Amino acid sequence: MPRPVLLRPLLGLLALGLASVPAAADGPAPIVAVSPSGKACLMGGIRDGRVLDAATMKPLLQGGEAYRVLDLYNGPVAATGSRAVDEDICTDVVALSPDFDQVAWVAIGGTWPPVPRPVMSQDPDQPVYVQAVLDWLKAQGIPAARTTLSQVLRLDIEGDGTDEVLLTAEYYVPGESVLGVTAGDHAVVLMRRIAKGKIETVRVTGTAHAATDPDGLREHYRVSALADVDGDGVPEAVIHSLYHEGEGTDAYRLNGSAPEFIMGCGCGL
Ligand SMILES: [Ca+2]
Ligand SMILES: [Ca+2]
Repeated sequence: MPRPVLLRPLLGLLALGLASVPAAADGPAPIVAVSPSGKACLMGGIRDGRVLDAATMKPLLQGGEAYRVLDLYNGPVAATGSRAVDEDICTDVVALSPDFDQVAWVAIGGTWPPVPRPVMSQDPDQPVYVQAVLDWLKAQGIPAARTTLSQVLRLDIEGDGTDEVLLTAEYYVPGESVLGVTAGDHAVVLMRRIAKGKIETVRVTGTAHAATDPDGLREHYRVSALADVDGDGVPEAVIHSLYHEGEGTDAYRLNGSAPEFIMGCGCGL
């Protein structure tokens, strides 16, 4: 899989230097998502280890907040952010300097290490993982005959010595419309892990369609970062989603009994 490498953020890195990222002004650490459209939106904030939603965080932004910007392969790159404003169909838009476009990034305020664990990107064509997705779909009563994996990401989420694996999988019966799904169509991010001595597969996010629906939305997902969003030393999954006339980014904790949404933002109709 090609690795996204951007010149502009790297130039920004050179310009700003990474030796020491200044702490955000006293107050909660904001978290911002940068989407492929180039828009960045406020996901929320972290205060004393607790999550603040975007509505709570928004009035606390002064402008000039320091961020560490990264994706799965690049960064952290130092950046500075503006206050959040509403623009047209996009709410809570933050301007970052330097700006980031073309791929999905996450911008993390605060001063904690943003990537506490190494992440390995593996061959997405491995039959064991394709079968794992098909088995998971079957267990949901979804009659999928095929799937295509775009990401196989291995890391030890909570640091217990056993790796977990995130799988991004999708299949839609080919069609010309962005609307309309056929039974078996799906776009999901799943996690494989060992729990109580057994391998299990759980859904992080996404939709799998048990029935044909002419109005069903075709969504697309991509894990854009595995980074410590809330500062507890454990990485979360930051997942970008794209659908008809909209997109979003959500962060999920992965170390609980089930993946848990903690914050997100989006732009669309
Ligand atoms: Ca683990
Ligand atoms: Ca964390």
